[in-house]
Amino acid sequence: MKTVFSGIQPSGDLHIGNYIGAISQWVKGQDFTESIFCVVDLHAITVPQNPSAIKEKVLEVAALYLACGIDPRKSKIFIQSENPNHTELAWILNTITPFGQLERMTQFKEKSEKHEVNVGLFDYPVLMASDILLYQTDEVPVGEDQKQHIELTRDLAEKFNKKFGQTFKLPNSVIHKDTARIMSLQNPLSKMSKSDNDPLGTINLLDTVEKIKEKIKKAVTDSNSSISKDNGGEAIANLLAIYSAFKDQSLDITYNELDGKSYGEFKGLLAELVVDKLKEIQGKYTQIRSDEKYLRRVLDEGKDYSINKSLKTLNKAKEQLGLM
Ligand code: ATP
Ligand code: LTN
Repeated sequence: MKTVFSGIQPSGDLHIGNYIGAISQWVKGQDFTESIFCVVDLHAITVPQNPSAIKEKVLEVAALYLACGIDPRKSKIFIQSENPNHTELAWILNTITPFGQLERMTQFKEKSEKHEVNVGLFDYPVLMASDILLYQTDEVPVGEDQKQHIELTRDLAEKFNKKFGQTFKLPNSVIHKDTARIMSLQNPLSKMSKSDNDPLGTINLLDTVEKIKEKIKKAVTDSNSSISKDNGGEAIANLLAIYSAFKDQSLDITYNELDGKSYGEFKGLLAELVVDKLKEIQGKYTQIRSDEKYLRRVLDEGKDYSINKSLKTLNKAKEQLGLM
């Protein structure tokens, strides 16, 4: 059985880009893989976080994983900072990571324009490599923006294996082209993101019905007035990608279904679809989040499982290095 590992930072409100690009892919795979999903809080603190808010965010993200369909009988969910093996392997991997390769990471370059640069932000991809390699992971389902980090992970695994002997499995990213990069509803050239300053650009999983409707109504389109496969711009293509993802159908089928419909009518259909799905997720979320004992039990099970499994790889890596 293949091992799947992925994670999301509790660094803000989860949005439909996170759902479409990552969580919904995880849900689809959990029936036939060993699936492990992490709330990567140590990654989140590489940019300033409010200590009193992050605890709540971590539980919110874990509860959202469950509400979106991650089933704790099939998958493991745990909090990164509750398993110290991640930071220990990251230190070891640091010693074989070329400085220049980290300087070339796009996410680092983008984030260092917005935040004061700290060493943790620079080292972020090495901790991510450690997350993945500790579980002998086969597949990492993520959005397009994480591809470069997974390539680095493979490079580090290959380098370590060559230098010290076979230790890590080389992981593959799993990125679906139609859903890997959902764009802002206000700017189709910019990725929908937790840290976007324009609140109208991002639909959050916990947004109210009114907000969802307003954001879709105000989403930018183009100078055409109806849907056509041949002449729609990026903004309408993005809305159609969201529609396809929520309907779980291909873009081709969506174009056939909606060909000739006015943008106004399409936006109404899209709003209905997104509202229905998010209402379902929010209902489950409220139930799960109000039962903290249950949530803690799921996270404790995930913690024990992750510590046990990752320790095998960490010990192997230390042995190869000649460490005690
Ligand atoms: P931040 O703005 O804090 O960097 P983010 O919104 O980019 O956050 P991450 O926590 O970095 O979200 O991403 C979690 C997962 O969601 C990753 O697999 C990432 O590739 C995916 N993802 C994030 N944004 C999108 C998007 N707009 N479209 C598709 N997938 C996305
Ligand atoms: N960097 C990722 C989050 C992340 C991750 C991982 C994703 C941290 N560790 C391991 C997949 C596998 C991001 O989405 N920003």
